[in-house]
Amino acid sequence: MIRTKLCDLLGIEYPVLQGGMAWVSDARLASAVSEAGGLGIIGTGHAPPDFVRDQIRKAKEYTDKPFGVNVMLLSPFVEEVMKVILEEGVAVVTTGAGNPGKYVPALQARGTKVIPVVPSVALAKRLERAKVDAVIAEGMESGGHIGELTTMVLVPQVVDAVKVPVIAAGGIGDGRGVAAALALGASGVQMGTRFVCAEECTVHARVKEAILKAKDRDTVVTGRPTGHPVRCIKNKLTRQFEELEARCRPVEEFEKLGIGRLRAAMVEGDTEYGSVMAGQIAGLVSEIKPAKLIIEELMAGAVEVMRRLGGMAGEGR
Ligand code: TUI
Repeated sequence: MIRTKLCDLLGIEYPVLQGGMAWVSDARLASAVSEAGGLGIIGTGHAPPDFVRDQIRKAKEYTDKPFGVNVMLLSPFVEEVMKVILEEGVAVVTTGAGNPGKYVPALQARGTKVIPVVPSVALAKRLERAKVDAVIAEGMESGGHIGELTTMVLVPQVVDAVKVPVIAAGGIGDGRGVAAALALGASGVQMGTRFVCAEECTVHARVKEAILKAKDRDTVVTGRPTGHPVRCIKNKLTRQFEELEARCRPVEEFEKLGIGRLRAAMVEGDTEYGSVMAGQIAGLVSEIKPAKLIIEELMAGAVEVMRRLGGMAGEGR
């Protein structure tokens, strides 16, 4: 059993968040993770406000436990989505791809904990001043939109820079990763890719297969010239993006090529020309399991590693 201050802050049993993933983590997956004692998070991406309201209401039907909603701050609907969240009331809001500072007071006044993803120490400090409840330090091992630093270097630097709890994300998929994150000073972990292969995840089966099949070097980062680099499993689409990059094509061509590609992969199962966002840890994911079993094995694995490491320290070598 591993409890941290994050468990008390969020009212959860295990310090494990399921990353909010657009077109992937719906009310089904989020509620399954929350029922299993972690914090499930509904991914909203560019979804319109009515979709978000519907998902929040479904999750409330499926579980009485706390769950979260991830708001992608580049969404054209961000203001309306925040309004829906304030109307419906959710336990936690995580944010990605920007600075959520201006939304913090209203969300907290409604009883919602605000936990932004930060790709740097500077943003972590700025958001601590804006009174966020915790931060997610996400390394570039992650899938989807990423920053520049790895989890290994980002987490300890953020831990040293802020007093709020730090959640480590990026490259974590089993108990060893959890123990490593705690060793770096994190109070918990967030995992996305591992939960895509949860039984309850409603993503297209071909996406789960692509992750199960992926090896260590099977993801690639594209879209750097747009200012929004994205990590995906290599396929025909990522090669088209690489060609645009090699030919120094303008940003508009990248944007045009990307339109609708995430939905095409995650919903329609187009793993050739769709955007199969996944982290580098995909190479470690080898089985589809219920969320509850993923979390139980994760925590048991972490406890075992921590015992082994504790024993090494005791030997006095
Ligand atoms: O947000 C993510 N991952 C995502 S979002 C997504 S959908 C998408 N749609 C269009 C363009 C790009 C992506 C797929 N995956 N992770 C959290 C994350 N946030 N990673 C990096 C950041 C980030 C980057 C810059 C957070 C804050 C930030 O701040 C800039 C500033 O305003 O200082």
